[in-house]
Amino acid sequence: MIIVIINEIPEKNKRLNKIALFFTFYQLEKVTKTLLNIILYNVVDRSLNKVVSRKYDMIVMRLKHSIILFICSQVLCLIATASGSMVPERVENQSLLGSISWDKYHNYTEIEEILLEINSTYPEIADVFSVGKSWQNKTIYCLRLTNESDNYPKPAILLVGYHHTREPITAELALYFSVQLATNYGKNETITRMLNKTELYIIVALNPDGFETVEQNDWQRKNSHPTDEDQDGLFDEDPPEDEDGDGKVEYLWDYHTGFVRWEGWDNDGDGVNGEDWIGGVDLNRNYGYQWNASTQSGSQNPEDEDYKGTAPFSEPETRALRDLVMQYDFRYAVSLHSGADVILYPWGYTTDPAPDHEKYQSLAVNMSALVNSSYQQSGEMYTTSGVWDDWMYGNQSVFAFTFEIFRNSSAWTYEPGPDPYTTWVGGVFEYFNPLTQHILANIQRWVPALFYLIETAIEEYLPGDVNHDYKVDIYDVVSLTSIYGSCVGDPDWNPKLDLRRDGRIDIFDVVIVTSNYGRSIKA
Ligand SMILES: [Ca+2]
Ligand SMILES: [Ca+2]
Ligand SMILES: [Ca+2]
Ligand SMILES: [Ca+2]
Ligand SMILES: [Zn+2]
Repeated sequence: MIIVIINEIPEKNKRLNKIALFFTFYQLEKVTKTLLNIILYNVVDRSLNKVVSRKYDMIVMRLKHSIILFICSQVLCLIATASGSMVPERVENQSLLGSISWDKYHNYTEIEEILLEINSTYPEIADVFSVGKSWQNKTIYCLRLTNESDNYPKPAILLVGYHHTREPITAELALYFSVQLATNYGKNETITRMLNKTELYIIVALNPDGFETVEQNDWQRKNSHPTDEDQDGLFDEDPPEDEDGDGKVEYLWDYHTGFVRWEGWDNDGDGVNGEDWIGGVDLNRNYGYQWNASTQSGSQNPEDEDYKGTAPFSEPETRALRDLVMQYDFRYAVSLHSGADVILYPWGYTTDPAPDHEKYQSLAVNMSALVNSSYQQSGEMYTTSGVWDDWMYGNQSVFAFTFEIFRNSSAWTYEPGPDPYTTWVGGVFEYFNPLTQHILANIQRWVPALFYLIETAIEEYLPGDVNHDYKVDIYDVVSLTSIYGSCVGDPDWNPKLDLRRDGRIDIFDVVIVTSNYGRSIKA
């Protein structure tokens, strides 16, 4: 008898973990009188799903709360002996995923839990893996959804939520979309087709530190990179505080002289209030395409909200995204933001049109019609350096859109200040995020646009068209054969050409190109 344990216990509880394991197996062996083979998997291990679902057919137990498991282990043993197998976990998980409330903002622990539930409940279509760590050492997860039993090449599509700390609604949309796709595979015809025909990669939250940071200060936009904004040698020593205890941080505005101060105290006694917050770098000015362009937004000053960092990809969060994107041959990608209601596309760094401007525009027209938003070339709104979409498109040849999914212009609040002509200004969270009772309607609104892009990717996809020109011809063959025999780790290795995903450019990849040779698609 082989038992696989999925380990979800944090590192710090390792000792507890071992004790629980020992007693569990001691008792199991006693009851079943069989010598047990024990395999312990970490839950973020990418190979977990495949191992569990294909290599063996076995009992899966979850080691999540060691104490409870310890107490329950005797009961579990009895069930195991009586029925010959344990209660399958899938039954309880389905109800858990079905009972998520979409009238609240989830914290990162909850998001993590939901992703891992998807991972363990739907091993045939879901794969959750780590793509990196944040400044506060939190795991950045990517969820891949696809019918894993069909490994013929499919178009890869990326959805990324939550770059900016004060925009948690974007994580809600990415999370909701993930849950809907996973739980409706095999039930809903459209979703089933999509997961059969594409590989969807979803990063629900690229900036996992933000969820706690925004609790303290809902103005925070940048990541949580400790930064000495006022350059006095101390880090994050003077954040703003909720002085009057109304649950939000406001700033004092004078109608004659302008900005006066942030709410809160002058913690470091330098005469300025709230001048050194936690973090950070504007993650959406930190990408390595036109990072240094002279634009309206993208600052070299650490005090600014749109501080671009010391170098392209100086941040672990942007590096995590970069490294993922360089592994897969993405065709389309969407990044979620809030603070406007518009679909944006490259270029951001200039008002000049992108080479694929017409195609971008026609896709944006159709998507915006579906969700009733406006659309625009990003740089036409204001020019920006080092933005995600420009790097995705300019450096990685991926059609990349930014969905600005929500803005409430009437959210600002004004309360009387200490003097006439002064007022406390608040309401920033409500400007960027809907009230909790309106979350669901606001995220459901954007699903048709995401579906549209996925359908487009399916229609346009030509297996073997490795250079993305919508025809399979001699150039594709040459791309592949020029690195024939190359393996992971070789200097000429290019994972995007490894159509079979087996870590080697070999005859199987070439066959995919040659068997589609001469085909073309009007896109
Ligand atoms: Ca400082
Ligand atoms: Ca306040
Ligand atoms: Ca100060
Ligand atoms: Ca081609
Ligand atoms: Zn944003």
